[in-house]
Amino acid sequence: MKIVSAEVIITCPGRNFVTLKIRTEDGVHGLGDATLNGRELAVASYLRDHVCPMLIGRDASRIEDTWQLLYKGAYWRRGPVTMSAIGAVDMALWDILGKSTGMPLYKLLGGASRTGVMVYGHATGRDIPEALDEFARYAEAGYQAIRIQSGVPNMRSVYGVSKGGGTYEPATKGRVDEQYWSTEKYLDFAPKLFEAVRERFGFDHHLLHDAHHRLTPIEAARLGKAVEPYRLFWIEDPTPAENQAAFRLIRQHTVTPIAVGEIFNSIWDCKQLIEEQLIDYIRATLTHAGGITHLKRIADLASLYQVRTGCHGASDLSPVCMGAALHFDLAIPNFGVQEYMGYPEEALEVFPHAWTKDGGLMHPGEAPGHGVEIDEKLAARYPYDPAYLPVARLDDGTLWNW
Ligand code: CS2
Ligand code: MG
Repeated sequence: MKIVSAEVIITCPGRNFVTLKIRTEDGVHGLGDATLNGRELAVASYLRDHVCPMLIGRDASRIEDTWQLLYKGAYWRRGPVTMSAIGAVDMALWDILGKSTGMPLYKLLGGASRTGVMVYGHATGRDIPEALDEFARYAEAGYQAIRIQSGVPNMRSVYGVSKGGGTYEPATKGRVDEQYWSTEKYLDFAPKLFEAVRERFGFDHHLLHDAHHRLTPIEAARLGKAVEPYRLFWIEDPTPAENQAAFRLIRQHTVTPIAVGEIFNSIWDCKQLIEEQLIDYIRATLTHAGGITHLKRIADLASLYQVRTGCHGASDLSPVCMGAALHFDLAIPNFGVQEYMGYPEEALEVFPHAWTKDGGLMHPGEAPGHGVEIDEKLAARYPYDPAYLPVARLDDGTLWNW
């Protein structure tokens, strides 16, 4: 199965996506997602200029050896750009293996460990009533797990709330938005949001929330403790995780479960968090954490410490990543939940897919490989449109964690 071509396709059906397409001499092709929100061209160049030429002539079935070559061979290991490029190659090679054997990816990973994949959606609102109404829509649609985010009174910006309906997209076209954050106002408000959810909807739904790296460890501990009566499924990214030991401080004070990892790109980013059981869910993704080959290693390490997966699935991970993730989620033993924010209609048209969705439950389908394709003609109608993630500042202008 010699590789004869490896090309990068950049398209912007509602938002930018970077897709790697690898083709073998037998005419089998595989796709991998290489999208890194706000830094798409960096990964595209890393692939086009440095990786794709190395792939030509290689045996597509040597997935592990290719992973090791791209990881160790770069010398400059790890990092979101490198690991997203490796992730895209790895996803494409597993896709080719599935197509050449006629096997859906989940069967190559050991077969189904569950009947379907529980996904969570995003209930957002500018205030509590609006967020609760959105929560009701997800509950009526049959979701068991729902994330809730709301505007905070007297805060100049809101996090995680879609601007004027449609799927939430944090990147802004052509500029870096400056948003403002006040931890004091947030900590005072957040417990009221969860209390309102439990009062109106009871405890039948898994309730998730994203603090998006904005608290210090002791502030995260204070929040976790304050919301224990509302039994959250998890608080996500409570504090920046470069210092993995910081989570010991949170763990000392609260039993509210913690999810971290959407910005991780290797097992080294989470080894201590997992081994010391400082987290309950690991959110690393196939795209940003080196593909199926590496994320399987992370999930296997996590399973030794009863840590489950909760893969990031924002709309800036392409449908190719989502398709592959659903296979991964169906197969691994320590699956927790999969984020699914949904996609703009035009994105789903550019990326035909085999997955099915019934309320809050998804299935990757039985198509060989990961089951997601790209309509290249349609993709060409949506040229790259530069867009960047915001930054956050405190009221006094201090640059903070967005
Ligand atoms: C968020 C993301 O979905 C999440 O949990 O953290 O929306 C994140 O902000 C974006 O993926 C960044 O591109
Ligand atoms: Mg998040």
